[in-house]
Amino acid sequence: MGIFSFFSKEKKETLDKGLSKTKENVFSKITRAIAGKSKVDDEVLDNLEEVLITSDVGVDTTLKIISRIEDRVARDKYVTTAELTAILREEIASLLTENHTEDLESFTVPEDKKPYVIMVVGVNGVGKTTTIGKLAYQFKKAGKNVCLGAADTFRAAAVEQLVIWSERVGVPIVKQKMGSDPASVAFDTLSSAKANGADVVIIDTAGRLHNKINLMNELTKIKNVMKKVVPDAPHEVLLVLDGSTGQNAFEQAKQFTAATEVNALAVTKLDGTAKGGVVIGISDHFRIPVKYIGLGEGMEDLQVFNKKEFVNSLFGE
Ligand SMILES: Nc1nc2c(ncn2[C@@H]2O[C@H](COP(=O)(O)OP(=O)(O)O)[C@@H](O)[C@H]2O)c(=O)[nH]1
Ligand SMILES: [Mg+2]
Repeated sequence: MGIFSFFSKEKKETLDKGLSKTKENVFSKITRAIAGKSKVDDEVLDNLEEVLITSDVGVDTTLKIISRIEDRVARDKYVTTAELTAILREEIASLLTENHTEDLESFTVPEDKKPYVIMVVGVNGVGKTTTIGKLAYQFKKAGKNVCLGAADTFRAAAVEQLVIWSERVGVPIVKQKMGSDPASVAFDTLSSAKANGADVVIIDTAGRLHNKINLMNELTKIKNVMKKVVPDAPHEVLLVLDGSTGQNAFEQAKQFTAATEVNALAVTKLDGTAKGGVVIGISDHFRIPVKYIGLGEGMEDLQVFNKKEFVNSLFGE
């Protein structure tokens, strides 16, 4: 067995374990939805619709999935309920892969942008700082020089937490004292990264959403200051969403994408929820790729999102 199959086995185990609550929830609901039925009929489809909606897949995406299954049932005439999870898996996978964006193969950044600047945004508590630590770990493992910037200057604990991650992973961090100007921290971080030939810069930001205008102004200011050092920065604005909050994560994605230009999503805490179906809805709904998923609090518990692997893990292969 080659080294790659070893890693992908580990990866699959983490994914399966992380999604186990969602999986149990979905399977027990499907079992109830088809109880006493041998054939997929309107009643089974109604029940299935309810299963998907209560698993936080979201109404729009659920309706698309159901209509695909209806078409298939109409075409194949007689579909047994035993075949239903396989069909569900196939239809969801094809819905997601038809959609826009390619999945990442691994933790990489474009070689021609150096330093590649990632600005991480999202409301407090969703897992921004943790995701930054995990990303730093992965990029470092991939041979990249990583530099972190502690631009969430509103809470002392936020800076300290990022310092702890930088020590754990063994990457440099640029910070100032609490309360200082986040844009100034971003400026210092990019300057230092450039001077030191860093490959990747990851900037943490504060996530106060109670005033949308303020947030938008602040993120714009940070971006503009970055451009003074690296003209096309930030290359990536990564919005972090807490997957365990279900429809709330959807709402936050709507608000943030309206407030600033987001071009990548990370969905965290899938290990703590039975409603991981939210990733399917988010992946389908937003014209922005879900790049990363969080499956635990450890350094290794972040994966690049692969639509097929995700659906396979959820519904079995
Ligand atoms: N179980 C689990 N916990 C997570 C995950 N990501 C973050 N957390 C936890 O969520 C809490 C808030 O994370 P933090 O990074 O401080 O969020 P921030 O306020 O957005 O920076 C911490 O206790 C993290 O350990 C995840 O994927 N799974
Ligand atoms: Mg934080």
